[in-house]
Amino acid sequence: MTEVFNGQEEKDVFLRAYSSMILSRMFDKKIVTAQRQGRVGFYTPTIGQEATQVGVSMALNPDDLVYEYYRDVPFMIHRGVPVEVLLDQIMGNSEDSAKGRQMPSHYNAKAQNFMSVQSPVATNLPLAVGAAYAIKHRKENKVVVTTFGDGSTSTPDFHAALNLASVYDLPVIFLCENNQWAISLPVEKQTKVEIWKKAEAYGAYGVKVDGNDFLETFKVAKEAVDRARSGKGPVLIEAVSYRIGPHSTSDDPSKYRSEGITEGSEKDPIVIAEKRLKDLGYITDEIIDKMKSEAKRIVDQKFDEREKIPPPKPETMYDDVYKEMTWIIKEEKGEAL
Ligand SMILES: Cc1ncc(C[n+]2csc(CCOP(=O)(O)OP(=O)(O)O)c2C)c(N)n1
Ligand SMILES: [Mg+2]
Repeated sequence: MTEVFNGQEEKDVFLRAYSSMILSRMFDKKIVTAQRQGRVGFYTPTIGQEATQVGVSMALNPDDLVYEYYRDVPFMIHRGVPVEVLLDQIMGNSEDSAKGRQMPSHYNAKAQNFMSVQSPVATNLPLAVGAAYAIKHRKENKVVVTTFGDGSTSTPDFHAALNLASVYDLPVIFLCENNQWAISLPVEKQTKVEIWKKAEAYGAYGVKVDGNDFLETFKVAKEAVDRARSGKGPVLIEAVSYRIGPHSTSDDPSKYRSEGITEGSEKDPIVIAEKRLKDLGYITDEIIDKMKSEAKRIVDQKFDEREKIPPPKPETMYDDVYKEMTWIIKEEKGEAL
């Protein structure tokens, strides 16, 4: 990595990446438990995809744009989205920027350039291409990253977006987070061809990476981002990981699969990161334990704090439909209250 960083800088960057992965993992555990306790309605766990997302995030500039999907908590945490923002969205409380109107796990974070998550899969891809078109037109030095799962590559939007981005040589990184499952459908039943190879059909550059390893992912993402930023067109990255948890808190994967990668096993992205950092001499078991308990403390404390925030007032549902409230809405609001 010396070609990218040196000395202390590299150590700091790598430890920050690890710290984001740990915080995301603790966050995940907390929300899944809270959902089981009836304190949260729904959640899409990210366990197993931390290295993919943090590795790509490390390669970006703060003003690059991200059109993310519903499973990108580690990405958001690493780019500096406060845990409070994620909790407010999941809880749908009155501090939530979408005023509790979105389904949980449908985040946005304007300050860190994360757009709003949409439920229909891959609909974020054409939007990312549109944004990249504007960036190119304005001659800005930004790239756009859009994320999606393996299953999402079977949608028309995936193909239309990749084609258009390539035709115009747009600065887009298509990050396919191949966690090997689309709810209950395994990737080998989803497609006969490896996902990264689909780039070639559109004249884009495709690359596959071990998405369980944050350093490998970072290396590949850095090259991809440099390439896109220099005007050479879009890159499709297939980052292969494993969805360790259920699709969502409404799903029971034991009904359709036997265990693949399990938490704490040698392919768990956090275990791999710890090994990598220990080999580099950047971390010890003692530091790991301290970082984990600190991350847990932060998540527990913030959760309790945000849980006390009241839900949005019902009358706020009439706001934001139009810039100026129309007479019909005013009348309806008056009758309802
Ligand atoms: C266009 C569309 N079709 C179907 C669905 C229902 N659905 C929600 S998530 C999902 C699976 C997506 O799998 P994948 O793209 O691999 O992402 P993952 O959830 O594994 O991260 C499906 C089919 C949807 N939301 N949108
Ligand atoms: Mg998937």
